[in-house]
Amino acid sequence: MNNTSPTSLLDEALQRHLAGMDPDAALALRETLCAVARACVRISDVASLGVLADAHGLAGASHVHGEEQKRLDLIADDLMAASLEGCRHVAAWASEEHEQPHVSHAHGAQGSHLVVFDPLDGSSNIEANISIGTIFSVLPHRYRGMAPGAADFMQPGHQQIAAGYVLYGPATLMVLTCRRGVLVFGLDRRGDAPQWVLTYDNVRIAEHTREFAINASNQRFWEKPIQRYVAECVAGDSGPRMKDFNMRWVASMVAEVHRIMTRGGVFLYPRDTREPRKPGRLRLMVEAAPMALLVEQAGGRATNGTSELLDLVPDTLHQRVPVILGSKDEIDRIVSYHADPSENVSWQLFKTRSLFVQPQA
Ligand code: AFP
Repeated sequence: MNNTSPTSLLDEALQRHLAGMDPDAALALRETLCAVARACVRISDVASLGVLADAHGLAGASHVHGEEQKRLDLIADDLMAASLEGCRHVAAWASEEHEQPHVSHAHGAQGSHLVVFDPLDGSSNIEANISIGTIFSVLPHRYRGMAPGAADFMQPGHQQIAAGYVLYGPATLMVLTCRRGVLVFGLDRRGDAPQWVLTYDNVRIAEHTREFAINASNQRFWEKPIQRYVAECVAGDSGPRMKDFNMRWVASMVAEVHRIMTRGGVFLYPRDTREPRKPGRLRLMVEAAPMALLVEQAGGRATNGTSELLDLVPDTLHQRVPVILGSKDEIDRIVSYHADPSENVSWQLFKTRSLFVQPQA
């Protein structure tokens, strides 16, 4: 790779980081991750230009989840696909934007990786110029010699070789794990060509926190353990937690997880009864599993309330699951509430506190 490639410093850092790994496997992983990183530089370019690059507004189509696609969703999806098609180690990829995986024309049988991604997470924030991101996951292509199909992607999160996200915020950052801790790269645009520069090499999530993130407008649909947890946080120093909490909600999972990486906290998109056929809002393969691997590699914990997210085996590419992740002590507490949803300790005790007041019967 030459110095004008935006991934030359990234590749050098990965070479050091992956020392001791099987050389062929390490080279393949570096090349796959650099292909993802190159696409994300282009996505960052377009995202930062926004309306100037004609990247705002609806695309006029819906994806497999029935949600309207934004122009930037599709631009980001195309950029990822073009970059992955050019990588000899990527056998196939699956995107949040498409019902079925795409098999690489040139490398479908021989590539050693399957890549799963959400090209543009937080689409509702695009026009508001609020942070958005790309989430990605690298899985092994287990049956080399055969072009993979959708069934080959149905691997639990603990099989991921690598996972990460790119956050397009005031700075563009890539947060990455190859199962050896969590690295952060900043996109440095001060030279002739942009470069991914390593800025942190061992991110750890604070074990204790006083901050939580949840879409409170769904409160009436939450199950009791979540009602209890949030009510206790809102009760603050006058409740059983005996300390005040702060609440945040960006509606871009990348931004929420990055805040947790930097100062701890809890992110919850729990099971709810809003749409009984959908037990959760977030997608297992493109959101929950990659974020779970990152959080666990940084010392945090990720669960659906009763099972570790990394243990869930997908039924379908676009399966949705409840997601609760972040600082370990808090997640342990929430899991214990799910295991023992006590009838005596009721969130209703705190119903006089404003945000979560329950309607009177
Ligand atoms: P989009 O990528 O479709 O905007 O979804 C983003 C997301 O999956 C996740 O990033 C947010 O945490 C969550 O949706 C926000 O959901 P609400 O719209 O319920 O706030």
